[in-house]
Amino acid sequence: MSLSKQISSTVHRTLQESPAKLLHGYVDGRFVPGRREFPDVNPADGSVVAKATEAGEELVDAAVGAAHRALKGEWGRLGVRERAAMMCRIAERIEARFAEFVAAEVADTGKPISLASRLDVPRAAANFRVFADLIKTAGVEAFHTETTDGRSALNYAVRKPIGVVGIITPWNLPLLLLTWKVAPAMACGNTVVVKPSEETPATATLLAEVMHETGVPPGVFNLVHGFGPDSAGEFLTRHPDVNAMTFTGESRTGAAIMRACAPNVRPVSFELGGKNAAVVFADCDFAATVDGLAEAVFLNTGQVCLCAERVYVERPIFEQFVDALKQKARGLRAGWPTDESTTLGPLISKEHREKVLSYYGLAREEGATVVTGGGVQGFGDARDNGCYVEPTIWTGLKESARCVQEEIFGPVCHIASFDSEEEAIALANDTRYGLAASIWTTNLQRAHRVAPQMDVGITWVNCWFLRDLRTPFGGVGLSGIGREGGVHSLNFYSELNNVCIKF
Ligand code: NAD
Ligand code: 6OH
Repeated sequence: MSLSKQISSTVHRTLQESPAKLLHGYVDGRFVPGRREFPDVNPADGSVVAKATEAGEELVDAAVGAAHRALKGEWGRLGVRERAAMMCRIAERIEARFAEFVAAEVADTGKPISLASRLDVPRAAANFRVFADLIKTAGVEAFHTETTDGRSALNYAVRKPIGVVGIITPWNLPLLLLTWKVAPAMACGNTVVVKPSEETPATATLLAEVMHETGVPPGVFNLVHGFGPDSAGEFLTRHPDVNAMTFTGESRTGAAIMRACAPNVRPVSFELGGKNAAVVFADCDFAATVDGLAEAVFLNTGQVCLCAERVYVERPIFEQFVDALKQKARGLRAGWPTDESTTLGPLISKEHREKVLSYYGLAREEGATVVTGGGVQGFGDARDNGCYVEPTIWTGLKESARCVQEEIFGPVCHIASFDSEEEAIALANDTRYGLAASIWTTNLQRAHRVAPQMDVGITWVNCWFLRDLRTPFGGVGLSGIGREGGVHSLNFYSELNNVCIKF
C-alpha cells in the first residue's frame, strides 16, 4: 500500500476507534491514570476522539521525583554517543509509526492530512536526529590565560545537564513543538516532564509509547496531561524541584509561568506570540511572493506563531497584490482534514473560533474594508459542528487598530500600503511583539539593508518558515525570552562549569 493510502486508512481507522481511547500520563516508565477524564475533541466536527486523564498535583510530583532519580541512574551514566544513538532510534520509531502519528495529529487538531504528513511528523523525527548529531559534535570554549607570575592557566568549559526540565507546549504544532524541546533536553543528558496542550494530548502519548518501545530508561521522559491554571501546567511550573522551564505558547501564559518560576530563580526559555509583518516591495517576484504570502498568512489556518498578520505592500503594486491574495484566499479548500485535497482545516476549538470571530466583528467596527471572508462557511454536514472560519483579508485599518496590534491566530491578515523603505521598516516595527518578519524583493542590496533593521528574532527574505534547525529561533519583546536551535538549545539545556587549571 502506498504511504498516502496507508496514512489515510490509519486516519480513518483511528477516528472510528478513538472515542473509546483513554490517554494516560506516563510516569517513571508506566502509563498511569490521572485524577479525572477530559474530552479530546476533533475540531472538524466537534466529535470526541478520545479522553485524556488530568494529572493532579501528586502525579506531577511523582513525575518530577522519577525524573530526578533517572538523572542518577542508567541514563545519567550513558555516554554521549549512546544517548545520541538512542535518540536516532526514537526518530526511527516515529517514522515506523508515521501513519499513527499523522492520524493522531489530524484527529486532535483538524489540520489537513497533507500538512501533518509534510510538516509536523517529519519534523518530529528530524528534531531527534539533528540534536543527536549536534551533541556528538558540540565543542566547548577553551582559553589559554597568561598569569601575572609568568605562568599560564588553561580554562575550559564542561557541559553538564541542567537536571529536570519542565516542558509546556501549545496545540498548533503539537508534536513538532514538543519534540523541538524534548530532543535537545535529552541530548544534553537531562530528564523531562512534559505537559502538552489539553487540546492535543494524543501525539505526546504516542511519543511516550515510542520512548517505552525504544528502551528509554524509566523517568527520563515523563508525560502529564491536563490544563494550565490549577492543573498539571501550574503544578509543574511551581514545583520547586524542576530545574528549568521551557514554554511555547501565549505571551500572557509566559508571564504567569515566569511568576511561578521566580521564587526558585529557575531559568526559563519562552517562545511566545507574534504579530508578524511581511514587507512586499514593488520589485518582488510577484507570483512567487503571492504564493509565499498565501502560505505565510493561511498555513495551518493561520495558527502558526510565525504567520504574517500584517502585510505591507509598496503602493505601485498594492491593488494588484490585494486582488491576487484575495484569489488565493478564495481558492483555499475548507474540507475534511482527512481529504488529501483539503488546504484549510478548522480552528482548534469553539473557544478559539469565538475569539477569531470577535476580531472579525471588531475589524468592521474599527472601519476595515473586508476584501474577502469575514464569516463562517456553511457545509450542510457535520463540519457545521466544527470550528471552521473563512479566510479573511482586511484593508483600511489604522495602525493603532486592535486588529492590527493584537495577535489573532487565525486565517486573517490586514494589508496596508507604504511609500518608502523607511516607512516600511517603521510600520513593521510598530508592535510590542517581535518574533518573525519576511521581506519580499529581488533587490538583494535592499534585502541586506532592511533585514537587520527588523526588530525580531527571525527575518526571512523571499521565503517564510524555511527552517535550518541549527539557527537561532526565538523572539524579542512580547515574543519571548532566549533563543533555541542548534548550539543555543544546547546552551539552554545545559550548565557550563568552567574549569581553570594553573600550570
Ligand atoms: P497557551 O499559552 O494558552 O497554552 C500553552 C500551554 O500552556 C498549554 O499546554 C496550556 O495548558 C499551558 N498553560 C496555560 N496556562 C498555564 C499556566 N498558568 N501555567 C502553566 N501552564 C499553563 O497557548 P495556546 O493557545 O496553546 O497556543 C497559542 C499561542 O502560542 C499563540 O499565542 C502562539 O503565538 C503561541 N506560539 C508561539 C510559538 C513560538 O515559537 N513563538 C509557537 C507556537 C505557538
Ligand atoms: C510556531 O507556531 C512555530 C514554531 C516553529 C518552531 O519552533 C520551529 O522550530 O520550527
